[in-house]
Amino acid sequence: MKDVMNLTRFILEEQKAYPEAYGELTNLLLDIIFAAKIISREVNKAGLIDILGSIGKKNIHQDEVQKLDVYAQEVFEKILLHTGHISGLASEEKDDIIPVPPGYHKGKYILIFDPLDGSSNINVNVSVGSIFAIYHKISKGADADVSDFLQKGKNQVAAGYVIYGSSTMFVYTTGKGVHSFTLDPTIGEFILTEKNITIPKKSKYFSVNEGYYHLWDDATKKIVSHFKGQYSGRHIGSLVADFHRNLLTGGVHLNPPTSERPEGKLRLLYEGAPLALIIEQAGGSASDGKQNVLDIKPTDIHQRTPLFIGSKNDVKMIEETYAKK
Ligand code: AHM
Ligand code: MG
Repeated sequence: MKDVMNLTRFILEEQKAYPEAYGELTNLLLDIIFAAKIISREVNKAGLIDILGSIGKKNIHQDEVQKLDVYAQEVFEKILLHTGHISGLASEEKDDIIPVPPGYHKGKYILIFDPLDGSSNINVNVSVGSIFAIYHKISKGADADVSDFLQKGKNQVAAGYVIYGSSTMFVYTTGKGVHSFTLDPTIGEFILTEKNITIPKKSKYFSVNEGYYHLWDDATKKIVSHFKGQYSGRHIGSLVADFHRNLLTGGVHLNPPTSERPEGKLRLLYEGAPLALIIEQAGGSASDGKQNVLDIKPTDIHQRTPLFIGSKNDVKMIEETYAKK
């Protein structure tokens, strides 16, 4: 029988490289894995039970809140707030930081996440995902405050995503390579799929929502025309799925600024920064058009950013074109 490496064992073996570690990060990652399994179970049942559709309200970003957004948010909160590994949470779905309730231990990490990214696609059975970033708590006192969340992406201790697709996969980094695992639903375990993933040097795809063409500046139009001549186009409109495809097959994903949204659409802290850490660990890069996403100092938990992410050469060409503007 060939060796079976499940995610729990893999994380425990990674921890061995840090003999001084108490296992708090390991346990936090295990909490996230538990949340991912529960969300995956529910996403797979969508269509069979009354969990599809919007709740009839908009969130702080003016997006329609889906029932599954609320469910995924609750799962993260219920699990993460009670295990003692974090001192606070922040999420796309909540305006403010979510504190650890009184009576529960507060840990040395903070977690910021997007519980269900791409949820506008869920009603038509398109892949969605969860994205997370973990930082050390840097403020004084037991409870996290906003300064803990406003750290540069390069300070991330770990980052990852779960893709709920034709199978459910968990992809993460603790700054020592990017590893992917596939959920075997028959045993409820994530099994190692690929260790030390690297993005292919030569891109195959570019992905961008061309519906915004009329709102782009000339530099953006030039960049997209350049890619059109070279690569095949693939765009899902679900960030985790677009990112995952490009990571494995080689490519670049563009979410450029528009005249209506010069600040970009995607959120820096729970979309841009965690995926930027992953792509950098996989040999690629991520930029807002001017600088490395991991170097941006956030001023707001929900701040937006343009995002260009994927193969290094493509991101470099994008930055050079914007610099000449
Ligand atoms: P969400 O977090 O509310 O789902 O929004 C983020 C999603 C990304 O998954 C996707 O890349 C992007 O929005 C698509 O936006 P648009 O349809 O405007 O191109
Ligand atoms: Mg999102």
